[in-house]
Amino acid sequence: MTSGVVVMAYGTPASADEVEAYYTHIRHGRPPTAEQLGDLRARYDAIGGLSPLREITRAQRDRLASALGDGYRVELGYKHAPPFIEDAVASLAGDIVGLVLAPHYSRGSIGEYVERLGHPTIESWHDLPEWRTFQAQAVRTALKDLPERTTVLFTAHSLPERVLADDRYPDELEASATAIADEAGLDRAAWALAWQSAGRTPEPWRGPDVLEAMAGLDTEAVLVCPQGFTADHLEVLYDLDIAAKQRADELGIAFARTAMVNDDAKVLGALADRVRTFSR
Ligand code: FEC
Repeated sequence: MTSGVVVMAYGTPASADEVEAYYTHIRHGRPPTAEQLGDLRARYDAIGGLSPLREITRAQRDRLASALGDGYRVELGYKHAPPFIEDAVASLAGDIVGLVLAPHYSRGSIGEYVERLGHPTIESWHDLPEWRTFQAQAVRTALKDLPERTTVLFTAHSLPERVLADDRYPDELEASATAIADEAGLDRAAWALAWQSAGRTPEPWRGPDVLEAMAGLDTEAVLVCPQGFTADHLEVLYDLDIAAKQRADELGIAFARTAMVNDDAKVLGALADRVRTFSR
């Protein structure tokens, strides 16, 4: 019998016309103001019009499907854009398991995917050795072109403090950053954790934000490793490659960012093995 796998990701607008509906969905049905919408459109324009996230998640899905082989049907389901998680579930029959293309669990992030899927889901996978090795190699590769005195900042999407009370997200982020730093051979003084992409809402979000963290460092360069994400998308291409790079220029320090996993065959192959074990 065929097992169904729903590969879940954040989602991105398929065209410029869909940006407003997408933003409204992220805001739980409250339409953004003209200013908020204009600001988001400007960020997409700055990275070339739209985000490459749609193509990348398709490529990630294809890698997983070919690694899983016969016996599995693998469908994409997005949190905030069609095809939604619920559409993917409706297209599958029989047993279904879920996988989110983000490595760390938070009730306010993966927990929402799990609840909407309504089927057993791998809650986090940052302990996957192939993922850790990919990140450590990405750090080492990027450091080759940077000065001796470089600080590595491991970042993930911020969440509101309210959501993080009694949540394992910060611990998982610290555990994986420690493991990557150890494998990359970094001194403890050469790296730190930071947060990024906090939402534009009035409540307090977990910090320090990467832009603030950079300003407080006594260093010649910053290398950001966005360990909380798997793909090149808006939060990486704008918040890091444009906004954080600009902050580094203002501070007079060098800046670089590690390569993303995207559809890396080794990492996606190892994730497929985890799906296979989980679905047994
Ligand atoms: O490339 C793209 O087009 C999409 C990039 C994208 C990713 C992503 C990942 C995460 N988010 C997480 C949490 C929140 C919370 C809010 C929120 C808001 C936005 C907005 C945009 C956006 N997010 Fe996102 N996120 C991406 C894009 N995110 C655009 C709306 C404008 C803004 O605030 O910048 C606040 C919602 C609210 O108003 O209540 C919370 C988390 C992740 C990482 C895990 C995952 O990938 O699911 C957590 C990619």
